[in-house]
Amino acid sequence: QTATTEDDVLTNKDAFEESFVKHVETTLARNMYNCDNLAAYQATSNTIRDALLIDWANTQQKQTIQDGKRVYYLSLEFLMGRAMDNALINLKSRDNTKKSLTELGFNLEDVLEQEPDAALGNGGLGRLAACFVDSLSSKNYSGWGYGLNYQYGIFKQKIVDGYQIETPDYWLKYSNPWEIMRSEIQIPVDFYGYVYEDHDPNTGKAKKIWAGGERVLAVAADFPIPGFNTDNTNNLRLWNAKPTEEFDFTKFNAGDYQQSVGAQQRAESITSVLYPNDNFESGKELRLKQQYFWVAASLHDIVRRFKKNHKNNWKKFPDQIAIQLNDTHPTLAIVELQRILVDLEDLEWNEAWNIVTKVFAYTNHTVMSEALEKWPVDLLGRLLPRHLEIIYDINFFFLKEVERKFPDDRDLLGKVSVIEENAPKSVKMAFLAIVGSHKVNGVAELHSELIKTTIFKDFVKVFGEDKFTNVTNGITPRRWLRQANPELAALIAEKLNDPNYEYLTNLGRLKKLEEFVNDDEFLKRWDIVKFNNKVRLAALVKETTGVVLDPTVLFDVQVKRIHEYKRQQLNIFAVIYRYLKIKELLSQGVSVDEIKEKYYIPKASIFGGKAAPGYYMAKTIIHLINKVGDIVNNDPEIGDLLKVVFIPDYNVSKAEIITPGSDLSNHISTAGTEASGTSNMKFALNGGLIIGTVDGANVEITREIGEENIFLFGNLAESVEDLRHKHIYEGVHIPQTLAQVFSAIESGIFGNPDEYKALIDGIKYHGDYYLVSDDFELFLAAHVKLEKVFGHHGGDASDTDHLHKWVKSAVLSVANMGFFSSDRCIDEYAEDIWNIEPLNQ
Ligand code: DL6
Repeated sequence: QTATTEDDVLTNKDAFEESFVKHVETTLARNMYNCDNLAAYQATSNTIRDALLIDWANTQQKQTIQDGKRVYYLSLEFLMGRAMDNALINLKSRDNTKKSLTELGFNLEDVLEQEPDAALGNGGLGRLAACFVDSLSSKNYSGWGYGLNYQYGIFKQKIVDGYQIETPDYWLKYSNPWEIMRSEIQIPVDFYGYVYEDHDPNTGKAKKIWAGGERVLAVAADFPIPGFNTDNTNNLRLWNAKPTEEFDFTKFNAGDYQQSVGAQQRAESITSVLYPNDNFESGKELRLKQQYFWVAASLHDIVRRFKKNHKNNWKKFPDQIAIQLNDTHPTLAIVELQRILVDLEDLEWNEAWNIVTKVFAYTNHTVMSEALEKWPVDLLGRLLPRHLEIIYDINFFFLKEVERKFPDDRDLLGKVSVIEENAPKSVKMAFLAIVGSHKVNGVAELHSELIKTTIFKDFVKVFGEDKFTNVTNGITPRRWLRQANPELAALIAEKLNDPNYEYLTNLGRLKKLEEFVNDDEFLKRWDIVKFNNKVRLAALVKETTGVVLDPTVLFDVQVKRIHEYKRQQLNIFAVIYRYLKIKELLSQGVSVDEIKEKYYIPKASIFGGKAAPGYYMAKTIIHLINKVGDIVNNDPEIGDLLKVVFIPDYNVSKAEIITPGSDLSNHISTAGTEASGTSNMKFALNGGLIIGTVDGANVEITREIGEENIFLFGNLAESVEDLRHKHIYEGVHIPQTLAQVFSAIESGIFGNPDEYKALIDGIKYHGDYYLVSDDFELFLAAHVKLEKVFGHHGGDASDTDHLHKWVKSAVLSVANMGFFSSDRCIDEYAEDIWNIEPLNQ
């Protein structure tokens, strides 16, 4: 049998093998005798890509012919992780590929391991964008992502002597088989220069001309995004910055060799590196350059595509196009579209503005002031002089309207102005995004309420409640269940009688699992799957830290970016407290068995996450966790009662192993600070229970799965302000338990106490902004409660108590997690914000 169509490679072994060999010999210029796992990965991905490109081309054609409304998701981050396994699952080609590779002498798992993570994001915001493009394809929408093709993704983290060390992530070391370079799609983007006024020779009308100073080319690289159970394959277009002229010959000939390549280097630096900050704004010129480069290229591409079908029929533009701004990073797109319409297409200001505000919608992901973008007027005006003028005009017309509506409220103008008059005078990007959008959404109910009552409350007054809405985040079950947890996904498919895994695009069907919660045989099978996943996680821990974990103990996990508001410090302080108590009991002659029976069940505390390179406090927390691990893990008295590990370089691929292997995960931010969180959803969907504060999406998870299946603790968002106030005016009360922890740290058992001084002083003497002192004992109490439910399990599947309490809760959680599919989010955006319909297939 020979390959007839490209699609055959997905389902036919011979076709796959034929294509594989062809790619080894022609694409890679090797032969089958020196084909290692890396070459096998490249040949496999090229083979699968060929099939994907057929669907991709058909989809583009279908979208053009149907000519419906399209959505564009603008995100500076797409934290995609690996592409191949996901493509195999979505294309239903995993079995065929596995069998074919085995015949060729390879193991699919080893081959998959060769792929570097596409780590073009920091954390939640970027991973959300990756889930959204998966759902856009899977739900048959016409929706593209636009971002930047960073040469270096988020840095790689090493732990050396307990400290975080950053090394560059050059993920494109071997060419990226999933990327289709579109060298023919080149869009010039200008920076700097000056603005002058001219007159239209035909109409005599005054016209602003921006004479750009520096020109850079945006060159497209496309990544096909396959949907699950559908041929719909959307596009993720990431831009590369290239010089307009590679090389300055005059300078070269004059002997100035270094300068002769200067322009090239300056241009390419725009898409070199991802800024490694999560929930923090750095305000660097290069960052602003990245933002404008990306939105200018994307908008010109969008406008060009629109004009192909609709010429200058601008009235149709909002009927054909919706653009979602993922946070404020792409806010300049609003200004750029206004510039295109007014300066280049000669529309009247109001007509243009009316179009602009119908097209854009803005998602806010944080209420924390340090993450809200502001750009100094000086910098913006120098880099983008015409855009600054337009921003001033937008603000002027907006404030005029506010004044007309609220003539007696003079303070209001200052409160809602897009320009902050303080030194340095700056542009508030969130305000500009609100003014230029027709909808603003938060990412979980609590967060969406909070933005209306805090940072954006004056805009609610101006625009009314209806402009502000909520779309609670979600995750794609294709990656976060089927791919990360194949055994659980298969067990569920069996119980739902769904051999084609259709529940993965109808996640509400999980509800049927409730029928089996009293079936001990089922609960045992479920528990065995969890155990197997814990074994897999223990292997990762051993490989990356050298520490051996007993997979029968409670795996208590906190993996996410390291940030004071996420409170890894609260967790590690509680671990220290546990260690001190165990030592005390041992010194009183209490046996290890008795401790396990009566006081503390054996557990492993597993941490992971990156700290922004300049974030001292976060790095201190990492250091403390590692030092506690060194002491506890090497204490011969402790044995399996307690282990503490920090998995280095947490990323999407590691999350796919860690998430299914957790019994318990921590989502313990200070109430009101975590906008949503999405890892909470991933853990719950994988049969892990949650310990969490009443924050972000924990609130809705509780509502869906039932409060008896989650361990909530801590002060509520409405008390936070009062507590902070009290800390400042009455001092911070450190409970006895926490004081013991601080004394232990200060005694030097975890190394030089000076290293932790800022961390402890921040709580004791500087107002404890994140309320660690207020929530510490509540956290300990929640642990006592949950450990009773877990029981002294010891990996004994006949421990029916564990089955009937813990495992049953886990099943009930999974059964009720359907709401958190990113498919549901995309449907909500489509209906309430974008006004788009799925394509006819
Ligand atoms: O909405 C996605 C994600 C939320 O789940 C997290 O709670 C939130 O912290 C995160 N925000 C960011 C940075 N925001 N800014 N700027 O990643 O968004």
